[in-house]
Parts: sequence; structure tokens; C-alpha cells
Amino acid sequence: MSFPHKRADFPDDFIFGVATSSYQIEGHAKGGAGRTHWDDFAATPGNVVRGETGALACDHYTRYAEDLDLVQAGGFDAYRFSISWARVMPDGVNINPEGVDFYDRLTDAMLERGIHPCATLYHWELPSSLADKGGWRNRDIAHWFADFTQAIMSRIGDRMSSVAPINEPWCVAWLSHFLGEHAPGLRDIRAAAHAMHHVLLAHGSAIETMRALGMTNLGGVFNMEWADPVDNSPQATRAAARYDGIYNHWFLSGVFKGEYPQIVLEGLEPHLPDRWQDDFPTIQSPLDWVGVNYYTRKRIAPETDLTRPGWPALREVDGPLPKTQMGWEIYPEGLYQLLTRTTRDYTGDLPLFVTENGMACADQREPDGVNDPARIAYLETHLAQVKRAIQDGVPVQGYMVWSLLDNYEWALGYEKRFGLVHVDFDTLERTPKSSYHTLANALRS
Ligand code: IFM
Repeated sequence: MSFPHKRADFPDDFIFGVATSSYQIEGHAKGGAGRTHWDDFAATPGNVVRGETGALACDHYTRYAEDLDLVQAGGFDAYRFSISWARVMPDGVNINPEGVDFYDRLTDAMLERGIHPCATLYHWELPSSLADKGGWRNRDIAHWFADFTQAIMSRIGDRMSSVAPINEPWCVAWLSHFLGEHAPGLRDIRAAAHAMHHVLLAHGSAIETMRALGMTNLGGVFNMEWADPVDNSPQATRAAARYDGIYNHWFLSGVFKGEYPQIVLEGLEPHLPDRWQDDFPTIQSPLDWVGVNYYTRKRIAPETDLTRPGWPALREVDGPLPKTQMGWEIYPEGLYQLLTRTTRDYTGDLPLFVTENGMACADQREPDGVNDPARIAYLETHLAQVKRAIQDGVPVQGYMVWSLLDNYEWALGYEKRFGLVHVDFDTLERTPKSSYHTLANALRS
């Protein structure tokens, strides 16, 4: 399958990478890691497909060298990985030397292969002991998170190319405390409002901690979805604006403007913690770059079901575009729109990175390998929108594919395959897919 992009089409210092996260690939049962709120969530019947967990996952904890060989052989410049809080601090307080040693080895293994280590400090596996104290609902999480940041970055921070504190604050706060789809599985507006604020306070506290360690190239990674109203009615337009406010503007506005959008405060203000306005100096700790994780758009309608009253009074409506295995519409233009809007309204000259983009397909291993033409087409059309944004002056400086490996897709278990590399979850054998080979060729050319 021909692929129109090549490395030379992008700016000289443009970074191509692949992304993963600790709980989704490492095999959490190994190496003395502590219990997490994901283990608790998955143990509750009905929360996760087949009750699957990350106990073994891709066994990256053992096979990391083989996986980094794949990153190197694919011609990628950077590896975006995350650090398991419960591996470093199993009870959320005391350090597990084995856990810190693992990230030390992993970092050196990247450097030996000429791969830039790009770390994320939190990708969703909170130590259960801290979840038991209220987790993201408890303001103390900002201190707990700063302590964890200090513990791991005082050891490996000197070798990081870049670090972001928290992957996808919307998922940590809204998806997990209002929609109940991720751990801790709450559907509670007060819990959600507290988490929406504390996640940004913890982000800022971690940035301050790393600055005090003398670290540079620190950023924030936000997932973004384009929101289209289902029709031209004022009701649908307003519902889409509320969705956009909760999903996208809340976090950018907090970090870059020191305020929350009025359209979201209309629903959340009564439920926010006391004196929330006092925390903006920490939340606004200056960043060196911003990461955008992008997958899809949503079509939004006002809620008309009278049995579901109350704010934010909206619902997602099925769209007409082709969909991925996740059921997400494929809408590459949304990436262009979000990159340009983020630069225009929030980040100005600050470098942007696409820190996640990719699709799940029901890939199968055949005798001749794993053919995934739909993923190749997805990457092709999204990279075209990145190019378009760069041509229009948006300072996009890198693009990372989600994901290197098929992995544990949270509440959906192991069925949804996002990898450039197929993983047989019985044998743990890795097989690079045709998308991996296509990108490797493009990066070599
Ligand atoms: O697998 C997730 C990842 O953990 C965070 N971003 C979205 C991916 C696909 O759902």
C-alpha cells in the first residue's frame, strides 16, 4: 500500500514516536508493584469486559528490551511511556527500589538505542491506598503526587527528553467520576467537580516539583475531541458548547488563562472545593509544550429524555462517518481544527505535539503477517492534517502513534487492538503489522 508521507516532508527537528502506558503493557503483577484502583475497579463485576486486568498485559516488564528494539528498528525518534505510581510507591508512601530500578533500566535502554525518553507520570493507576483516602476527590492528592514526582524524577529526571505529569485529565476526572466508565467508577457530580479541579492542581504541583529539580521541557497532555451540534438549533449548539467546554476548554483555560469557562461553571461551580480560585498560580505553572491526544469527534444533541434531567443535559448521537473498532467516527479534520484552535486561543508560540493518535482494528495474524490497511489509511489522513496545520503556521513539532503494542484497553479489556505491533496474548509473541512497516519505510525515506 503506497503511503504519501515521508520524514522529509516535515520540519527537520520534527519528532516521530510511539506511545504506551505502564498498566496497559507492563504486567502489573511483577516487580513488587502495589494494588491500584484499576485492580479494584476490574474486580467489580460488570466494570471491565471479562473482568480482565493488567496483571500480565504484554509482559513489557520482562520484554522491554525486545519492545525497544522494535521502536528503534521502526525508525522512531521517541518513546512516550508512563510510570506506574504503584510500582514506584506500592502503598502510595514508601518507595519500592525494584520499581525505581525498572524505570532506571528502561531509561538507559532507550538511550542506548538512541531513543528519546518521553515520560508521563500518571496514566491512570492510582495506588489503592490513596484511592481509599478519596483519591482525586481529596485535595491532598496534589501533595501525594508531588512526592511521587520527586521520588521518581530525582532518580531518572536527568535523562528525560520531556515529561508531562498527567495523561488526559478529562479521563482522570470526568470519565471516571461523572460518567463512571473508568476507575473509580463514580457517577457523582460533586466527586467529578473536585476531581476536575484537583487533577489540574496536581498537574501544577508536579511541574513545580520538577522545576525545583532543575528539569526542563515539561508539558501537559490533554485529550481533545471535536464537538459538532447534531443540527443548527440553538439547543443543540448550546449542548455541543457544553460538551466542548467540559472536554476541551476546562483544562486549557485553567492552565493557560487561570480561569474556568463560564459555560461549565454554570453546572460545576456549586460542587467545586472551597477557595478553588486560589489555586491558579500553581495550576498555571508555565509549560514548555502541550500534547494533544486526538482520536475522534462527537455529535451532540440536547438531552430530551425527561427521565434524565439535570446538567449538562446533553447526549452523544451516532454519526454517519466510517468508524474504528471502538465505534469512534474517523474525522481527521478534527485534528486540524483542534491544533489550530489550541494555538490561536491558548498556547500561541508554544510547541504542540500530537502525543497520541491511532485506531483500534480487529487485526488478525495470517500466515503472511498482520495486514491493517484501515490503520494505514487512518495514519495517512491524520498526518495530512498535521502537515496542513504546520503549513498554516501551527508550531506542531512531533507526532506519536498510539500505540506501539496491542494492549489492555481499560474497561474494554484486550479485544480492541491499537498496536502497530500485534501481540498474541497467549504466547506474548510480537508481530509487526503492515502499518509498522509502512511507517518504518516512511521514516527511513
Ligand atoms: O488506550 C487509551 C490510552 O490509555 C489513553 N488514550 C486513549 C487510548 C485509546 O482509548
